[in-house]
Amino acid sequence: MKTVREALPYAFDFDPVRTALVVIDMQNDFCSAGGFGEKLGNDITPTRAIIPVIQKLLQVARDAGILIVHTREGHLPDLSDCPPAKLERSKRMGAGIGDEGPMGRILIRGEQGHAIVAELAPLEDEAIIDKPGKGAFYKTELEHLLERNGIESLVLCGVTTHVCVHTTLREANDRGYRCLVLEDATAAFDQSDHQAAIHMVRQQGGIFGWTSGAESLIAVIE
Ligand code: TIU
Repeated sequence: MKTVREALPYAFDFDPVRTALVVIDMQNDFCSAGGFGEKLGNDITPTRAIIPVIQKLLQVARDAGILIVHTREGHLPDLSDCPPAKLERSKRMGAGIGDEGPMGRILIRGEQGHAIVAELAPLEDEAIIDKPGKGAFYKTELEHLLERNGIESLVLCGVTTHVCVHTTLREANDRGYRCLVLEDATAAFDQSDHQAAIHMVRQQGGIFGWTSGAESLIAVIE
């Protein structure tokens, strides 16, 4: 067992063999110029800023043999897996899912915008979960993958803290996983959304789990 002593609201104990690092939606659509996030009117500086932190986490997790799972939000080219309500809202914001953009069709599987940023490219043997929703469990094989690997704890990083990270956190929490959210390896376009989301994880004695800085975790697994 390892312990992240600085975690909040109290120390986080985890067994690296039973822990997965889940890297959520670090895609061009959320982290690169011309992507979905920017087209929705957001500043992508915060989502780009965490790329080097996640690079370091990936390197350390790979060296330690920790299971790594990457996720991508996106839809089939015919949009058959995109709820009409989601499509309608994106169109209202001027960034319609499936519309042509500078990096291909917005949020469509196989397009450049949908790809994970080059700096965080998954290795060939690493799992990639393609999800149509904000949560990584909904209509995906994630639960199966985690069960098959005997996973009990999840370390969550990626974007955006209050949307896809939180939805995944909440889904994981209800399934009994112990979750650590890394404060400086998650980001939202607005700092206030990020801070509120981080606060919500650890309020009420850790209602959804734990938070810590990435270095506190790295120090115990390196
Ligand atoms: N990955 C993810 O968080 N999807 C979003 O749409 N996030 C926004 O903040 N819009």
